[in-house]
Amino acid sequence: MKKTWWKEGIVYQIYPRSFKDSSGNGIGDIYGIIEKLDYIKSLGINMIWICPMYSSPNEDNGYDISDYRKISEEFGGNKAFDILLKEMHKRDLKLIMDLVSNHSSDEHKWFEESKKGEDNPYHDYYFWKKGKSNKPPNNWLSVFSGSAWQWDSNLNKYYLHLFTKKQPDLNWENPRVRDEIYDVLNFWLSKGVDGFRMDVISFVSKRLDFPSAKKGTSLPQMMGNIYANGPRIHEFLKEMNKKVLSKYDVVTVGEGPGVNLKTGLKYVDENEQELNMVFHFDHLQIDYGPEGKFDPLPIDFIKFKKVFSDWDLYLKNKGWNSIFLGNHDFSRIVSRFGNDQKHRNESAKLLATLLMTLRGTPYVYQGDEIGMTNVKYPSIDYYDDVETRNAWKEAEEQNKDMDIFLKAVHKQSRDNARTPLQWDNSRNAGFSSSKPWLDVNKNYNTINVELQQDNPDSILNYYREIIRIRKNNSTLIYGDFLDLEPNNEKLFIYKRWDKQKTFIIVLNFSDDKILCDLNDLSSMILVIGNYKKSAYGESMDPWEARVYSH
Ligand code: TEU
Repeated sequence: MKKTWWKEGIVYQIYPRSFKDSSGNGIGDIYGIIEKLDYIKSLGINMIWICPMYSSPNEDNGYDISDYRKISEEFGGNKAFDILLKEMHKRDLKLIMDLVSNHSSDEHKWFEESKKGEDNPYHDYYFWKKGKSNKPPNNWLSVFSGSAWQWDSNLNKYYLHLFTKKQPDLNWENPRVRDEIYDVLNFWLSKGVDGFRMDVISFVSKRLDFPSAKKGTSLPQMMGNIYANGPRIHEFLKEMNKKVLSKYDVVTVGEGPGVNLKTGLKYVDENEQELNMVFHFDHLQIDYGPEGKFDPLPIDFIKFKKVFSDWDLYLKNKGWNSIFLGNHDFSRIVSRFGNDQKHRNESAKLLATLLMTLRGTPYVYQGDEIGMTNVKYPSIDYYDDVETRNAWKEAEEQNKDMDIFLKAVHKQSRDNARTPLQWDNSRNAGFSSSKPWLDVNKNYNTINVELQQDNPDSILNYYREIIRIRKNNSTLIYGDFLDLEPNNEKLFIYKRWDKQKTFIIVLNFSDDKILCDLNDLSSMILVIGNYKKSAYGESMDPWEARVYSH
């Protein structure tokens, strides 16, 4: 495998609304990020992906862009952005922008023109279609509830929106649209940004016969079988690479809902010259029930482990993986894959160990480095997220049991990951001097950066240490991977090795103490562990993590 900086680095993901408010309006902003760059740097991070900061009516918190060249004034505008980039580069931190090109905001000039009439030069920037006898053109569902088609009574046509109706899908079939997007990329690249995370890039090539899904098809199935991996996707990505990306030394990661073990490689195969990495969701949709995200099932641990093994094998020697356990769209990793009560400390450290010892570039989502947890707001009124609110409305219309649904919201809502970062135990968790846009998690008195900063046993300092170990051992970056006990129902035991070194990683993903014979490892040294105890004990404590090497 070719060795490069973005394979060797570690990404920190910022959700800017919730990171740090410097202006005192309750909304995180760019000067807030600048204030905390040294903190991020202290983790050993070298790339920062920041979720969209462009002008936006914020129907979907920035994932609905109304001007691709303007940074939202709320966040500090373009001037603040230029300072941020300079301050980051001063510290050797690379900036990854979020490019949302599958759709724009309906308040973008392109859409406002597009809906004026069929003769308008922007009309074909979006997908307009006649319905079928007063019904939408097909049965496609919006990812955020309801039909994916919105009626426009002026044009007497529907337009396509795979997300909210304020996020009309851009028509990549139109070469002018693609050139607009490439211009946007060039605009930011010429400022010196170091890469892009590309929002739902797997959806940009549409199936132009707009086939209805078979009756009973669930949303995740529709996403995978109909929206994703359309007929021209690879042609488009190759064009984007050739015309723009190949001219810069930048990193790209495509968000790939619906990308799987059959379709993923082509996006990242180094011979194909498309993207550097994708985010697939095989492990994050693992608990989706028949009705999707808000119908959660218990996590099948054997399956969970298999996702990592399968993807490692699938991409091995051909393309590069991205390693992440959560982001701004999913609940907190310690609440979802760990134990956020009795074993929060140990399990958060165990998850950090997993992130930093797999092959692929690791992504740390803000707040996970201190073990922030899910939030349980008492009612739907406290929630902001459009996905959650729309799903709630739909559940009410379907007469679902709303007590059960609230429990599902507690478990799965995207707002779990969007509560303000907990900096200290002052008012509003030190995030803002006024009421935050989304309520802080009540546990900020016990879970915050300040408390962990100088505590050698903290989750935060464990992250610093495990990141240091990762960066100093190219075996952990490029070395081979093998799951040694794929059928073990509680332990994840795997090997990473190359010609120089071998690592064995043992992770107890359970609340139980497990007797196990690790005597074979007695010739190895314990590089790091999340319990203070002897290296070769015959049992693994709850959520214990150990990394051995020789
Ligand atoms: O997410 C795309 C996506 O598929 C998600 O909608 C995902 O299925 C869902 O959030 C899981 O609950 C991206 C962004 O990451 C997300 O924040 C945006 O809302 C979405 O695109 C639309 O731009």
